[in-house]
Amino acid sequence: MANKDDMATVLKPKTQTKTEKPPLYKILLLNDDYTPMEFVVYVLERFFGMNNSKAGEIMLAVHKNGLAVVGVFAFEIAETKVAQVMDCASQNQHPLQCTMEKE
Ligand code: TYC
Repeated sequence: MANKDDMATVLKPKTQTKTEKPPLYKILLLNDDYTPMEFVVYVLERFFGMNNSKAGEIMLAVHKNGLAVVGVFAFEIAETKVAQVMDCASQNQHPLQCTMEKE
């Protein structure tokens, strides 16, 4: 009969602290031929907290390059902002497009 010294010692693996950062999402604003520049500037001020000068600069970058990243956020914040921009654009009958993409 085995006494306690014969028994295998089972070591518990050390628990590792897992600190995974939540993924981030880029919000992209896309150019089109019809949305007025002033409306895009307004959207960037209203939903992305940009001042008029920064908003004008980003709007021109989109106009010139076809698209630009307008911010980087956690999933739910990005999702909300994209929906707000798309709703605001369609309410004003502008074809402005905004999407998000995992970083
Ligand atoms: N290209 C548009 C125009 O000339 C302006 C514009 C800029 C539209 C940025 C969309 O995301 C955009 N009126």
